[in-house]
Amino acid sequence: MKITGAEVLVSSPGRNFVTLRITVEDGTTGLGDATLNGRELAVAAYLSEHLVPLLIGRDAHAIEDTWQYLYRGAYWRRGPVTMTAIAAVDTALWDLKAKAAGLPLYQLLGGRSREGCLVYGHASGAGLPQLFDSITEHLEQGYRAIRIQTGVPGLGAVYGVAGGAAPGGPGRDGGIRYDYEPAKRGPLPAEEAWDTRAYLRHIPGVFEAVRNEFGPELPLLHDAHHRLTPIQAAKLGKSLEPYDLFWLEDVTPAENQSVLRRVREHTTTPLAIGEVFNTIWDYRELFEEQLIDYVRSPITHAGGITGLRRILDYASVYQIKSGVHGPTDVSPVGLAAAIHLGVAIPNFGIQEYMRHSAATGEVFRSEIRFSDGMLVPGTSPGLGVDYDDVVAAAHPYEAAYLPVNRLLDGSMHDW
Ligand code: GCO
Ligand code: MG
Repeated sequence: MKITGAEVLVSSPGRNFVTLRITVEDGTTGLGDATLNGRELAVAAYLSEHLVPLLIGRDAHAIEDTWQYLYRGAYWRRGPVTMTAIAAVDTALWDLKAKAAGLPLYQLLGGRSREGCLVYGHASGAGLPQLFDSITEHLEQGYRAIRIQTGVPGLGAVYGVAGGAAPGGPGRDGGIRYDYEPAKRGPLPAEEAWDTRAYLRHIPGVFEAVRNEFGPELPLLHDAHHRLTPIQAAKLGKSLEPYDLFWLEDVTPAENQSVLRRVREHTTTPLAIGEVFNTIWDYRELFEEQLIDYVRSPITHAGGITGLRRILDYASVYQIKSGVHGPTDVSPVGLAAAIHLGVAIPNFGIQEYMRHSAATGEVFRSEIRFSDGMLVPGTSPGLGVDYDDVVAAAHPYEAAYLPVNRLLDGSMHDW
């Protein structure tokens, strides 16, 4: 099964996506997601300038060897651009292998361990009334686990809160809400303001109110988006213990893995980390010291199915589960790959699911279905996603950036 072609497809149906399509000698194609939010064209160039020429003529079945060839062969290892490019190649090769076998991809990953992947959606609101409406709407749509983000008194736009009717605010297609998009089109990133003490004072009261209104059963999650120091993170985890979170995410910028020890010593709130990690090495200390409970890496940024499966196998040794990243910047191809892997692995935890816009769904026609709070893979061979070039051509790339964050004195902070 020789690779005869590989195309890098950049389109922007509602937001920017980079997709790799590999073709083999009988004309069959496989897809991989190569989207790196706000840095899309760097991955597109890495693929088209450096990886596509290496792929032509290779055996598409040799997935592990190709992974090692691209990873070790670069000499310059790791990093989001490299690992996203490798992920796209890897995912496209798995799609091709499953098509060649005539099986849905999960069958090649060990077969089904569960019917579907339990997902969590994003409820948010500037204040409690809007937050309660958003939670109610999610429950009506069938979500069985919900992430909660709110505005902070005294601050303007903050991470994770949908902005009403503003551009990038929640949209509706035929009555179905799709989620807000943090990356905004334009030549420069938006600027947001941040005050950690105000946030820490506010959040426990939000969870108390949500538990009082919606009861003790509903799994609730929260994302601190890398903004806290270890001691602030420990304080937040401790103050949220009465509200029994499913997880507290990205409390610190976890490049410094050992700081999680401090957090762990102080709180029993479960911790999730890793959406900005890209290799198994980024998790070593966290796993071996059992400093976290859930792995957040997406297939797209962690070296594909081969890379993420290896990370999750390693995690399973320590009773650590998957909590795979699934915002709108993971394309329907990356999401489908996560669902095929998620139904197969033994240590599935939960899957994030931010709905894509209708425009995205017209370019990427995916068989993945949302049902009973779960995402369920289809039965056709491969990933079950098709890319429509004609529709994509109507949505050319437009520069878009994630916001940046400043403390009230103007210093740059983590967004
Ligand atoms: C999440 C993430 C996202 C990121 C986004 C950046 O938990 O879903 O934090 O919202 O901010 O993926 O591109
Ligand atoms: Mg996150």
